[in-house]
Amino acid sequence: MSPGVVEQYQTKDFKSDLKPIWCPGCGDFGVLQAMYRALANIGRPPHEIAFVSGIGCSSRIPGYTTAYGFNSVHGRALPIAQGIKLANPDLLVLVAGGDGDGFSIGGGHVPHAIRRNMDLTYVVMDNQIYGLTKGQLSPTSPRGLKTVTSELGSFEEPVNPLLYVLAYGANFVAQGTPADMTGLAEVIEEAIRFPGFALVNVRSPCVTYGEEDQQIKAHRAHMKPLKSLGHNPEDRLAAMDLAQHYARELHTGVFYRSPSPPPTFDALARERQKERAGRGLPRERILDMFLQK
Ligand SMILES: Cc1ncc(C[n+]2csc(CCOP(=O)(O)OP(=O)(O)O)c2C)c(N)n1
Ligand code: SF4
Repeated sequence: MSPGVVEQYQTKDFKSDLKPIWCPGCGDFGVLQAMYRALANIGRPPHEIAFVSGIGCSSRIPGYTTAYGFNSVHGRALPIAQGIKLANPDLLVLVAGGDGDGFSIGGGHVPHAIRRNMDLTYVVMDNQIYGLTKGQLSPTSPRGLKTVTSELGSFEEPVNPLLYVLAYGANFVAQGTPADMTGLAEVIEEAIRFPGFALVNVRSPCVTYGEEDQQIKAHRAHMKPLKSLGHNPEDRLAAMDLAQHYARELHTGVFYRSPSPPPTFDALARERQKERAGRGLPRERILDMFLQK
């Protein structure tokens, strides 16, 4: 519980009646628990929250919460979430999905969501594999990984999601693992509280198709909390320096948090809307705000 926040909600208030159908032991169970904890601490009621996902095992997550949920189209969670936020800026909008969803088919949306800078929290469950479709290579799969689609091992370098979003200018970037539930819930809560686009990359193990060294036990043994390294999260270049080691190291915590977050797109849009209303202009459709006449 953050200081000054009245304890109004408990984790059970965010838990839907739907029983998760993930494989027993899947890391996404831990991400869901961390999400419940973070939301209980945030203290907003479920009807003020919209949870948008793409398609994948991880994208099932909105259905397991009592928030409004939109299990959308593979790779398209970000544009849909931005539309929801623009239409109703008062909603707390969360976005979730897998590494395939976010960095492969949906990869083109990430830089634009970052530069548009809406107040969204994007949680990627990065298991370095396509789980739902039975274990093919994903964009973050390590070089040499043998899967059903790469019998000789992957020939490609993995995408580095941390470096990629930092280089595109994301103002809040963190990483977590369900091997450290407290740390994971904390970074998700911090991302939600951050005013602007915030990304949490969660190394969420796929127990069915993932590698041995990407499982909870290995995470516990190897994770390196950034706090223990004395990292300054307000230093983007230092964050990028650490992020370079994504494929070899498991750094957890906040890589970068802008000390002076710029105004969000949704806040600017709201101001513009008020200005128009003040000039006595009609406000029938939200898209009117963007008509240049
Ligand atoms: C347009 C489109 N292309 C491909 C698919 C098939 N598909 C569904 S989920 C998925 C990848 C899932 O991997 P990821 O996003 O990493 O999520 P995970 O299942 O590992 O959580 C693919 C290729 C689809 N549903 N829609
Ligand atoms: S296939 Fe992997 S990612 Fe999907 S539910 Fe099973 S363990 Fe989780």
